[in-house]
Amino acid sequence: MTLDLFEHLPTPHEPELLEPGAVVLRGFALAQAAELLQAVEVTAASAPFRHLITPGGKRMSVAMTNCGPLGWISDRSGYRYGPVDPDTCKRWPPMPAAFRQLALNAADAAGYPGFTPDACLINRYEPGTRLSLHQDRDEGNYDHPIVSVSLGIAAVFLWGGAARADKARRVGLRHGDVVVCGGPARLRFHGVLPLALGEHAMTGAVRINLTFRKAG
Ligand code: MD3
Ligand code: FE
Repeated sequence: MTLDLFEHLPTPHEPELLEPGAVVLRGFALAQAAELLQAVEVTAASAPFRHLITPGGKRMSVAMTNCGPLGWISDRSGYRYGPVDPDTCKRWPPMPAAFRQLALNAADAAGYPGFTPDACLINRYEPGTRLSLHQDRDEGNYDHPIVSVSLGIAAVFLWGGAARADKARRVGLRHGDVVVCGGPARLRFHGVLPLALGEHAMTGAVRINLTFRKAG
């Protein structure tokens, strides 16, 4: 028998359970980070980041774009997924193979095999950018998980409950971390605190978050 001095420490990719159905995979995307960020640049060259307007008329502080067959949009008439970028009147750029593969692998590691997203929402945060507590409920059904990949400067993620007023936990999300939310956790309220000043070697003063969804 070998003496394992580290048996009490989680292995690098051991899922950290937020609650049943929701896990954090620390550093899961680290090895692909450069390739993912390069693909974000390529995507944003054809579908530029923009600040969407909420149905209530407010400009979102997060800048967004999408890739894949469907993209998430918001305007005065509501929130929805659609195949066309309203800013360019073209289809959203294709989902890069590296995105698809990472989403599949992360969902698999979290216990959701065979995840084939048809939408990837790309969020860009700068210092001061926040995302208020919300549920993701514009997708066609809630049987599929959402896979989220954090890149660049760290953020404080808010993990709430089934109701908006439920007390939210704070969870630090760093470069390379992946969150997978599905099953009983799929409709949890969640958000992101205003991004602190920071600097990351690969992104500068920016945080990029990719969320993979099955929207159609
Ligand atoms: C929990 N994005 O794009 S990712 C979003 O960091 C969004 O940009 C945040 O919330 C961000 O909608 C958080 C983690 C996440 C994503 C989707 C979830 C957590 C989730 C869906 C259900 C429950
Ligand atoms: Fe969300």
